[in-house]
Amino acid sequence: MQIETIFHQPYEPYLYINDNHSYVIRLQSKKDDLKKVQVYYGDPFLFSESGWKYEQPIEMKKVFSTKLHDFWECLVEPPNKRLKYAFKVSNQSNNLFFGETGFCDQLPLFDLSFYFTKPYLHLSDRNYPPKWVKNTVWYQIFPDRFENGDELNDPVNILPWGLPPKSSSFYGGDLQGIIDKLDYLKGLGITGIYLTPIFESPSNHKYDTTNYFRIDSQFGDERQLKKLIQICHKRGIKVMLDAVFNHTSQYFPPFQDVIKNGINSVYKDWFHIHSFPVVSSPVPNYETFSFVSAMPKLNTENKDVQKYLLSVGAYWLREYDIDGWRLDVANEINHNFWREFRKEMKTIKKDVYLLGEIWHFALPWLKGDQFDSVMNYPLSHAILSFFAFQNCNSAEFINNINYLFSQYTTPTLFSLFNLVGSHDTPRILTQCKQNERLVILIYVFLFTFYGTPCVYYGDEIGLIGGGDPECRGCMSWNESDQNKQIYDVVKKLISLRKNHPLIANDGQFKWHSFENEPNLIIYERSNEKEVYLIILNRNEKTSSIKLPFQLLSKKITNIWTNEQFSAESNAIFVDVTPYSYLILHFPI
Ligand code: ARE
Ligand code: CA
Repeated sequence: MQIETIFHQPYEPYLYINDNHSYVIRLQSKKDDLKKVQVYYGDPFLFSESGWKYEQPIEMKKVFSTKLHDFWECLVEPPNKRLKYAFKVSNQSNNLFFGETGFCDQLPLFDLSFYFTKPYLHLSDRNYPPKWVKNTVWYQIFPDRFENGDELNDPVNILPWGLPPKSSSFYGGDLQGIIDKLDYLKGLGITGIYLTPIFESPSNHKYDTTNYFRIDSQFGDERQLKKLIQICHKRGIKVMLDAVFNHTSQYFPPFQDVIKNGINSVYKDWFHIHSFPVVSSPVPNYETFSFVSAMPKLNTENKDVQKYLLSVGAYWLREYDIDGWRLDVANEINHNFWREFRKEMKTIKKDVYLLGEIWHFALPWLKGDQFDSVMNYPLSHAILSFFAFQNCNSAEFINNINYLFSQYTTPTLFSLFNLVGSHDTPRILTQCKQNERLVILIYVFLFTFYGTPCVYYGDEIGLIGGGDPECRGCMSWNESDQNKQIYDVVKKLISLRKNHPLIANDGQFKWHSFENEPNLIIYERSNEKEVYLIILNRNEKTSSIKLPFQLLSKKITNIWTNEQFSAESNAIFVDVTPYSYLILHFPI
């Protein structure tokens, strides 16, 4: 037994609150090293003459594995919400107990300092995203490029709609355009809109804010935003705005004041200025987003800055009833600011959604005191690598997804913002080298996985484009230019996800591996009564697969085509043709 590889801590993701009475406990061990793991647990204060009175031990289940590790889980109900526990880990020949202070042969029954401790279960300590989030399907809009609904507000020198975008191009898209296209969005079936920034700013992307309290006149005005939100709410669509708090525009008045008044400016501590006077070239003497001198970094540890940004967050929430904030460059802002931000926002609107833009694993922000969710770029990397770039086989893909599982608690996975492209990445069809069948497989995976999927505007109709700025082309409203195949699949998946909650967040997720099938993935979404079996083939070869269930005389429905058949034997084979996908449903 390689005890140095056995790992647990009484914190997320190794221990997390399940409900008012129970925790999920997770243990990590070297792959294939342990045969059995049990949890010995009890109330920390319950003793008899023979020592600590613990409960009947619980056997843990191996729930998933990565290349290197096995992960074991079980549910534990502490008798009085208080918990001390240790693990009994076994291989063929050895049994050991594992607790906070290490390993031992016998459970100590008088000195309990050996055990892991979870002093008391407080439900309010868990990350509890708003209920509506886990059923939401998002649609991301880059407003300048979606639809021009009002030519009177167009900036000067806009380009004709549809010409390839450059970093400095403007096209005249606006809020009225989004209002005009709500029927289209409703028809697609999405239930949440995420708008990249709409506040006053000189650029087309508006990540360099000059006034946080004004809608940029290029996009319309406050009345139009109100109208957009009201109509969306009537139609069951949530609206999330983008807040850029890490940095401002160089033209943000407080920064201009520092340029003008130097060390005497009342705003001198609002930024990270290294010396005076402020210069932006050849190298800025202040901190910036990345190395962009036009985006000075705000000092979010400064109390006045905090107060100011909290008032921005509160204003749009209170006055406009927005449903969420997507928080730009969230990982470069101090945790304590986000803690304040969360408290303030949730006080104003209890079920507001807070989404951090973080590209890496982000559990420290998802413990219930900061964000409800983050943009799940690690998922998108795994998906692209398997389906689009095909530089990993199915075993490696499974490993990558299981690694993602290991980084988060399961309930956290339900609200992660899952995307396969954004205004910062090449478009999905371009990533797939224009193979629309791969794009379709990717969407089938995204919509039958945990989390909340997001469609980046235009991806559903097959827009193409490389990295920023090419991925920000104008939406194409001319039906003859739209890819009908992708659109129909996305629309159908959105409706399947609504009508079959087990394929969304309600079903358990389980892989079925097939040796020698590096191009296929097969997984189930299920509960105790029914199974959805999903089979995806990323390749040009047809494979014949024996379904991994005893199915004799069971009714099987292909929920994509609605075809039904009864299994006449226990061994059912299906042909998985090139680039095909199957979603089969049957009772257990
Ligand atoms: C502009 C030009 C670009 C040029 C760049 C550099 O358009 O062509 O390369 O300047 O000079 C906004 C605009 C961009 C603009 C940028 C700077 O939308 O068009 O680029 O401002 O003016 C990292 C951050 C992440 C960030 C991405 C872009 O961690 O927060 O980089 N994303 C947000 C927004 C962006 C926005 C900004 C931040 C700034 O979503 O749209 O840009 O407000 C890895 C790393 C990630 C890294 C990611 C992408 O995977 O792990 O940390 O994200 O790559 O680089
Ligand atoms: Ca316009």
